[in-house]
Amino acid sequence: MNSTNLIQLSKTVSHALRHEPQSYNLKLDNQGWALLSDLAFALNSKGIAVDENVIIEMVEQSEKKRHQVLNGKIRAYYGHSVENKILRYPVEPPDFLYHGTIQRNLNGIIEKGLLSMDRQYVHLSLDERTAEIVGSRRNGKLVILKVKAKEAFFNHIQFYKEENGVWLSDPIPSKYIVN
Ligand code: HQG
Repeated sequence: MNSTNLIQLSKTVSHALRHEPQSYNLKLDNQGWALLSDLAFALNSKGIAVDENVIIEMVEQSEKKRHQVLNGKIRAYYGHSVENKILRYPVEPPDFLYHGTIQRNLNGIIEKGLLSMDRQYVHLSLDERTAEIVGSRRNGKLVILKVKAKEAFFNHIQFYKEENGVWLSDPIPSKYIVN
């Protein structure tokens, strides 16, 4: 499959595993896993002619690690908006994590803190460069926020580590954002 089609496939798979498994007749377990064979079947039913190997190729070729394949199952690492919260194990974060956003969101963030919005968790980045890439997905003036993650953690805010410098967290009050 060519790279444009692999990117489109990645987006469709993310849609299925993060947001709307029911429209693909998939049932996620509490860690977000679905059967790879069920996903391949669902995609084919929607006219996307792929077998399990093509899905695996997409996961392996992807620049950013978005999906994990293991023992005939597949899951999205992060980004979920499905109703049932994905079970995660909290870990102690580094002193600081970063969040890339745009100027337009700043007042809301200062007022209400960093919220998960449509997703299950707030998404943070291990370094500023990654946060820049996240923030640059949107149109507007890029803003990189520095979060006092360790301090928040010691004040009972949970953090979760994913692949590729992606960190997730519970909502973060604005007092933990460095001025
Ligand atoms: C903003 C992509 C107003 C927040 C990325 C962000 C990431 C507030 C937006 C992953 C707010 C939510 C997640 C508040 C937060 N008031 N705005 N109180 N609190 N916001 O997409 O972090 O390529 O849900 O700043 O690369 O942008 O899809 O989160 O702008 O890793 O794999 O509300 O998705 O990964 O947007 O991105 P999102 P995000 P993939």
